[in-house]
Amino acid sequence: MIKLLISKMIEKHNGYEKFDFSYLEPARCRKSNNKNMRLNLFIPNVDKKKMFGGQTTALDFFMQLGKSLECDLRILSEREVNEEIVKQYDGYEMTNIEQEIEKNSICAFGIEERKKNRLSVREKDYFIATYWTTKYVLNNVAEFQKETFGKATDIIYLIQDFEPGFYRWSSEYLLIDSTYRTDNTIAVFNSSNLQNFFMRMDYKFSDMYCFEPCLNSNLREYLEKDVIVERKKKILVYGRPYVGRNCFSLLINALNQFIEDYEFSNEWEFVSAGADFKDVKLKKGKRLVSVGKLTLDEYAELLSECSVGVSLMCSPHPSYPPLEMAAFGMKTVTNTFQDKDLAAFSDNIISVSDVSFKGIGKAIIQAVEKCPEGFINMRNSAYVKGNAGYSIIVDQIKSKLMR
Ligand code: TRH
Repeated sequence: MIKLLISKMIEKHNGYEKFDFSYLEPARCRKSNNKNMRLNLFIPNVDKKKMFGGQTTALDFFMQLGKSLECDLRILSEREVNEEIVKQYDGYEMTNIEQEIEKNSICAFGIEERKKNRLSVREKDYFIATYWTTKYVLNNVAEFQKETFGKATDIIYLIQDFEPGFYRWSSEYLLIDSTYRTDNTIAVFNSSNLQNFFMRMDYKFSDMYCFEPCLNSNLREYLEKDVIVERKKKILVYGRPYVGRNCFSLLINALNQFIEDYEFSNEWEFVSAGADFKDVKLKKGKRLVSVGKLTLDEYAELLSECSVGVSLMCSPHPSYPPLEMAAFGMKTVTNTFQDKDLAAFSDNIISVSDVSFKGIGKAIIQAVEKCPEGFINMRNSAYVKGNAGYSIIVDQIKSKLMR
């Protein structure tokens, strides 16, 4: 059986065998004589309709840095690009990676394109990698620039999580780790929690910047309207069964623990947003109703009418949902992780260090019992008010690149 499995994963080449890592197919490059500066974003997906928190942040960061640099812009996507998707981007045109055009461009840069075509590279091309595979693929661009122009530009690596943690200890773990150990890399961390974690792991970068998460602008607009909605006895959970770091199994068992241990639990309803799955039957006839991934407006409405939130994250990054739940005034249960502790973010957060079924269940009881104290939204906090952290580092990176 194991023999069969391995033989399926191994590719036969002329006279040798190797494992299929085609998604890491390196970028092949060709020289461009264009002297203008260009900022490139390499991102797994460009379709805004399919973006979650991390990709939206990457795009926003790129747009702000690009605006500040006043240079040409190019977006490279690991997944499909088509005319419909490109319409989502004002002033951009779809091109091939070999082409040079006057306008800002969006190109597919997946496995097939990398095999078929060579990426046009300028002397003053700067790249932002946004996920470990994008960094891995771009690694040899700097070498090409050195050979062709005598000098390479630094790669900006937007690090939004400790990605080896998405896998077990394995080949992938080490391959991702290798992306944090290359020269000429400027690390930009999403949150100081994450940066501190990397520092404790002793990674070294040629330069480092960090910004704190801020509230998504659609959610901010909703919050600023100050819509008064009556809070219901509803517990909203961030439920993503297929994303390990959101700890779905722990979450479900903790809900059962709460139902078991809290004398008035029959008065409460349970709803899950974030991903589609079949409703889960809980203890005492209760159900966790899944509403799937909502639009941001629908999500804002739910955040306004639920009283308690539970959002778990096994990672040094805070993740967005617990911050959003707290910003909308919900009593929010989340876990600590090593030195991550979101208690200081808001009084609405109940930060649990005993991350067991019992520990989380107990915190949910505390949360429901705190509800009569009232619901305070954080509309005036720095997190809601905007992107100050962002703007500061954009200016700092600009002066570094212009030097
Ligand atoms: O992109 P994500 O998977 O988040 C990532 C990870 O947490 C990651 O490890 C970290 O690197 C990075 O963010 C910074 O998804 P995330 O952040 O969990 O997505 C939350 C966003 O999705 C949130 O800002 C609002 C939006 N959202 C919806 O649009 N609809 C919904 O129903 C829900 C629940 C959220």
